[in-house]
Amino acid sequence: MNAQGATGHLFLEMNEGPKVREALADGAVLLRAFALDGEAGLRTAIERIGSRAPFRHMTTPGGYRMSVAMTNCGRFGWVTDRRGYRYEPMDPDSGCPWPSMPAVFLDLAERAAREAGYAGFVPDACLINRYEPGARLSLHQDLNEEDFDAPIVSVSLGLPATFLFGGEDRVDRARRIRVLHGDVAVWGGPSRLFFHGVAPLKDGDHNVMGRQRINLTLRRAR
Ligand code: MD6
Ligand code: FE
Repeated sequence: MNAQGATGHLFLEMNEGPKVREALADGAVLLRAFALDGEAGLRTAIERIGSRAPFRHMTTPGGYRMSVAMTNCGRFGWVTDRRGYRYEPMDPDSGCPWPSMPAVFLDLAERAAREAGYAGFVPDACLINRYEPGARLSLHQDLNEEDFDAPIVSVSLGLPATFLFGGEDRVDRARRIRVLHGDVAVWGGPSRLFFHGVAPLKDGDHNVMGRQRINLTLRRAR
């Protein structure tokens, strides 16, 4: 059976059955349904983080309000405002350190990275993105980390989304990849700096997450 048949992605847009790996590019791999075991623990942890460091719509350096709402956990959090994009040890809204990285995030990130060929991944930052219907993320590169040797582990939860995956130049044609609840992308090596984004989220009602998509991106910031 092929990958889509085995997991029902094509027809049901639900994750079930065996784990399947898809190459996205040299160094980037999509681990279908890798986070399904233990996803309830991830949701509990996200709720705790959101109660201490609420999701907020940050402002780009150019002055635009982002449609994606964000928060962070771990030693460093990714922020943007009129002064630029950067990692900060404190939540600028509260002046307090970001909530600690839950053990279930660390464990998932380490296992997914190892599965993708990046053993020994220890993230110190997790950006949590919340998409409501219509929210999108325009094509960008992840450039604010100090060490591009570490991969990024990206976990999709909730409504299906279309991940846009381009190349090393902004104008490179982007592939469109459907990402579903429980899918994990691991991204590093030769494709670490490739352009990518998320198409406007289609409305829907996910059985455990409701009308939203949440994405965790676990990084090594410093
Ligand atoms: C998202 N993800 O999926 C946004 N960046 O909501 C990212 O921007 C991203 O998924 C680097 C590596 C993997 C990602
Ligand atoms: Fe990114």
